[in-house]
Amino acid sequence: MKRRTATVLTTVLAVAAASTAAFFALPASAETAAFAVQSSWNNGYQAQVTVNNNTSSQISTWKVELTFPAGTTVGQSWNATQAVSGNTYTFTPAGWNATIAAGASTSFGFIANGAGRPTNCLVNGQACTGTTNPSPSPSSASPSPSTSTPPTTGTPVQVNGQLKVCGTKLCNEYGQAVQLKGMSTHGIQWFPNCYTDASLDVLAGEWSADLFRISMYVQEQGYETDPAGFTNRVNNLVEEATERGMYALIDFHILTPGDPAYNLERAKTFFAQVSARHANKKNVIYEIANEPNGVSWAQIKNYADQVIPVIRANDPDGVVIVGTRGWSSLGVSEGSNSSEIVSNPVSAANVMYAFHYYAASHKDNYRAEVERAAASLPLFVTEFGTVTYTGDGAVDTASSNAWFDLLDRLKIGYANWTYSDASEGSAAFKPGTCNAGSFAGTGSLTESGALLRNRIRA
Ligand code: IDC
Repeated sequence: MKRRTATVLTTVLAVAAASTAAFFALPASAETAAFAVQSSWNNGYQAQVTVNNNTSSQISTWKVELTFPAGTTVGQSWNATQAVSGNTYTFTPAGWNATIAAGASTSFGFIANGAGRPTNCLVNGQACTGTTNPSPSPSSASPSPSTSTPPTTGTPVQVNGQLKVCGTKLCNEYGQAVQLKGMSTHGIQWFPNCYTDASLDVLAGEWSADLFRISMYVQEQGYETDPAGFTNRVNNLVEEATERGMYALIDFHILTPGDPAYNLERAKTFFAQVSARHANKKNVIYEIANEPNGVSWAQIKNYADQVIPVIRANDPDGVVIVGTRGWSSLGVSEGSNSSEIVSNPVSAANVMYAFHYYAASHKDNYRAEVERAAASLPLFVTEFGTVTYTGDGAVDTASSNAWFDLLDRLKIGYANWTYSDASEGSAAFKPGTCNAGSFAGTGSLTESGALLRNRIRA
């Protein structure tokens, strides 16, 4: 098949510069590479390149060469090894992603300093142009146009499929923004009898929850005491969520100490195992650090930049949520704000940032920061309470409703602390419910549980 001429390439690149994404389409009989800008800022952008093997046999390695206009350089890259000569950057496999099966693809990402888009692209020495239609863009700059429509009935996972970050929103497989609503476990080391077939049937069936967050504490008699046992428990709970068509949010619940680096090796081991186990599922979301505290954003980012590639090596399309400074307050609880993240985002695509609040403690100034941050960052409220940050006290209905209204308006998903019968105001069930197995209906609910059940079912 005849390749397109340089003139066509120039045209494609001109379009690329004007829009947020571009394709280098290739003949069906070759390797192809697609370049897409995922987010951009004043004088730089983050891009992803997808290498497709459109041949009918496996390829054992790949090489992508991108030439940039003067003034634009490549900073960090991930999922690839980078070399530079003049204005041309050569990307080769990171090690684990060299082989691409027939019809399969892999991708890598980088940060460009400067606004210039590539002016030339080669994949395995051949021009990245071609005559076939490109596959859908990996761009997250906007929801990708849907070629099919979602089913109108079914479980949350049947309706929405594989999720993907699209700009500042979370989108379903069809490119539509979705807001997932659900509940978080308490520490699974303490409340095993709250997560049974019966309780999860109620959560999925009666409550119509989209999401089940599995909080695996690392300290406090958690993962560190029995890594294999806790990994197994998390895996089983993911399977239970999957059977019921809910999204499963795997929470690596670090809290004290607040520096995620303390648990870096544990995180790598744990996430390597769970991402390998669940790689082929569409419903798994990874939350890599519950609540960093007492550490800078740079330290959190450094942790994320080491853990995310471990997940991506097994599950390249899984959404990852990164905790933020000051107990996942976007920095606010430690006197900072989201600007530190906007100017120095983690080095990976398909990532969201966690925000946590407790309605009786965190009010207007926190809501204002969430509203501001949501304009530039994909946010997910992976944990919140209707009470104070101690997890106890009375429900603050007014503040809770102000939060729900904001999150609904911004389409930010959430998981409530907790789907348990702990003796504290944040628990959804009265003490004794889990032992009795009386999850159905409203008779066992606390005030917080009743509020959440209504919100989630709506
Ligand atoms: C709380 C539990 C409480 C437990 C304590 C210590 O509700 O029973 O004794 O942890 O482990 C968070 C944390 C979450 C806290 C929760 C309420 O992510 O682990 O749970 N909270 O204090 N951040 C803000 C509040």
